[in-house]
Amino acid sequence: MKNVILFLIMIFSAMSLRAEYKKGDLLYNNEFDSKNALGGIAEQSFIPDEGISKDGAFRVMGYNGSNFISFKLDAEKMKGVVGVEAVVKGVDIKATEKPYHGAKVMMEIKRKNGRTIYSEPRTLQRSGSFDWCTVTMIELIPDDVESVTMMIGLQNTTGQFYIDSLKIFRVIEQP
Ligand SMILES: [Ca+2]
Repeated sequence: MKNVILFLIMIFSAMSLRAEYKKGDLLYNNEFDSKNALGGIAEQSFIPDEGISKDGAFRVMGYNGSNFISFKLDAEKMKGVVGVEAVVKGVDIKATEKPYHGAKVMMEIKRKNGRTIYSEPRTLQRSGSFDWCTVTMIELIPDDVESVTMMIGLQNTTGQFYIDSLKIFRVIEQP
């Protein structure tokens, strides 16, 4: 656990100017360990015995179009700076023409002023095959947030993309 926190502090430090951050309260935690993990959404994506600890994972199959598992988070609860940690795996994801297509763990933040922010982990590999790995991002959820939607899947490509767990933490700036 200590190593994970140190690792996160390093990542967050690198990503963010000079400030250091640490994990605060856990705001969202999903281990994708049953077909009902998203309350009935994407039940057919559940694969038992998958994931790092074989507790189950959700799988998205690419069909050249866009195929996402998408679900809303509690926007009120997310307000402020949050850190997202996703454990993912890719299998035979075809390289795409556009650099921003391919595997996605995306947070879509809609604001009351009509604007939309898309946040994605910088270290997520978009294509190819890669073993279970943790990708992280931090994002400021503005006060005028209207909705926060997680979109996990494949855009304009083929292959398989798995998610084993998704955690969202409050992020606290170190004085
Ligand atoms: Ca899991």
